[in-house]
Amino acid sequence: MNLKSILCGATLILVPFLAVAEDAPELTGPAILTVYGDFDADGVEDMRDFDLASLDAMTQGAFETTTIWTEGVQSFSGVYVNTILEELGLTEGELFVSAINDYVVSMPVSEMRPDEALLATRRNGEEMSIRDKGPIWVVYPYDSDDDLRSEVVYSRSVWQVKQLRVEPSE
Ligand SMILES: Nc1nc2c(c(=O)[nH]1)N[C@H]1C(S)=C(S)[C@@H](COP(=O)(O)O)O[C@H]1N2
Ligand SMILES: [Mo]
Repeated sequence: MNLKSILCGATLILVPFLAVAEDAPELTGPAILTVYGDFDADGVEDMRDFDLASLDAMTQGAFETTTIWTEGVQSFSGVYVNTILEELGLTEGELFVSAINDYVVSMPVSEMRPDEALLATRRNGEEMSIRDKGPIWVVYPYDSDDDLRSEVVYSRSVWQVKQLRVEPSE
């Protein structure tokens, strides 16, 4: 038995119910987002950490809109929630978005429209500090549709996001 097989065995014993995706690229900065879900539909929950560089390396989304929390038209950019879910193979279930302050809100994955919920990593081209609702703020293009200016969508506009988790629907 070599060292590697001992370590792998130890890892399997210690984390039998959580598989860390092996194809995840190594992070170069601090993890700012952790995503949990059954990426490969094998009944075991997987997890992946993202740092800012790994989010920046994904397909970027951007739009301009006003928000009820800011003054004037803002430009937001980042990664659409759907892009992350698709990348990880999370196509159904209930999505829980949680924040640094432990605010959490859930929504069915089936309600997630393309080009709507954006995990914004920049506001007006700048990274956002925690005090400024960062480092990740879920924003919607509120100006583009009356339906997006609703209490439900506001409640899903989580700032200081740290975690996404997809669980099977009840
Ligand atoms: N991180 C975080 N995001 C959050 C909340 C929260 O408490 N913490 N409240 C949500 C809810 S329920 C709504 S309606 C809006 C509230 O925004 P307001 O506090 O500016 O009214 O933000 C949403 N995003
Ligand atoms: Mo709310």
